[in-house]
Amino acid sequence: MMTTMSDPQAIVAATADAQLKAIGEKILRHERISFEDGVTLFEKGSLSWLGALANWVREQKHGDKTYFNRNFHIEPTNVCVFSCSFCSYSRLYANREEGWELSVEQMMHIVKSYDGKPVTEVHIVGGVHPKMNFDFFVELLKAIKAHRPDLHIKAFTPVELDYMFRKAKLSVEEGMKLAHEAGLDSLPGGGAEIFDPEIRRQICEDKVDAEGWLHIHRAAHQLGMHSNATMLYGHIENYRHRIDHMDRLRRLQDETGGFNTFIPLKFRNKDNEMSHVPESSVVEDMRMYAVARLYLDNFPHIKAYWPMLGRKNAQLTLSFGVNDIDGTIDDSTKIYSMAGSEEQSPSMSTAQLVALIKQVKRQPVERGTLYNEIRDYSDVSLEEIS
Ligand code: V47
Ligand code: SF4
Repeated sequence: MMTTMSDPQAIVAATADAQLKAIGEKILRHERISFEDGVTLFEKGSLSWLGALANWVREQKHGDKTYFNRNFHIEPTNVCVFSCSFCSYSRLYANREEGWELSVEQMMHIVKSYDGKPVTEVHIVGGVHPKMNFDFFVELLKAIKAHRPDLHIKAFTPVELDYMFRKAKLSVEEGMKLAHEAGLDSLPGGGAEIFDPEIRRQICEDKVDAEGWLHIHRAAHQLGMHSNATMLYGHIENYRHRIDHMDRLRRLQDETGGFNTFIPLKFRNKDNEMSHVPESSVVEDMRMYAVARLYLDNFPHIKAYWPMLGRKNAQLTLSFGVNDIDGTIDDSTKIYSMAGSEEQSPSMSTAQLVALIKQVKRQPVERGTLYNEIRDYSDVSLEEIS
């Protein structure tokens, strides 16, 4: 049973604003909305109007299906040569006593600890350590594949890849090909932040820029790999910056079709150089998810990453355009708890995830990284879930 009003015209008509009505009509006709339309949605759309429309789009694409994934994270190091001002996680190379760095052997120990467990993906992202070079990561990829060939490896942001390719004197295309051959299956969405150069200069001046980020994802897509995209929102950017960011992604997606999912990441302000910047409200978060669903017409999925947003708010996004709720099952990621997320130990069992989705009358479906459906949990009782 779908939860939207059956008459989409009634959703659009629920605003008195002529501009919004015209945008809503376009969306109902499956017509693409413009850059200015996107800005207008942010500036004028009420939470209820945006939410109802985004929910209609979500249900057109996926019905009530809400995907989750069984995965685990490995963070090779929190030492980082960069100094993004929103980051609560990295420790500069000079302060080594506060950092960790894992060897290939230690990371394989983590991989092996999941032997016999029904995980389908490993997500590997960390800081940019000057000594962890391309060959080190090729060795890691090969070791994981040799041990467990069916485990999908989603790893490394363009920030890490750009650095390791440059140090190895490889072009992006050469580097991506070698990494893919060594076992890299897809790319996660991190490192995108906000593409606008002026905002980037203020929050993450020294790492790969928008063109570099998009170049690396394009190269992955050209090899037939898929990837995700993120946007760090709710800090010093404005609505035009957010639309500009999504517009660049929409254009690359038109070109390659390689993106699976878009993940808005709410800025968290604990223990970083931007702690004076207040965090966005829950209303603003839900508006962000809804506008993302409406603007990114060529992205199949919108994901709420619950370790960052908190599980209750992630549950709420399922009524605002989101159809994927990730699914880390283990306390293996530190980046969000260190930045102030209420999720201090981000582990959720499959039964808890399924219950969270069912509570809002959606249909829980376990997926693989590429959205192949593994199991529909609609008729599975919580007691039966392992
Ligand atoms: O790029 C860092 C973000 C990202 C903060 O593709 C912060 O499935 C908020 O991209 N407040 C890395 N965000 C994580 C990431 C990701 C996570 C889960 C799934 C996937 C996927 C991708 O974390 C960074 C940055 O934007 N981040 N610090 C902070 N204080
Ligand atoms: Fe390094 Fe990533 Fe933190 Fe930036 S966000 S300082 S690149 S770990």
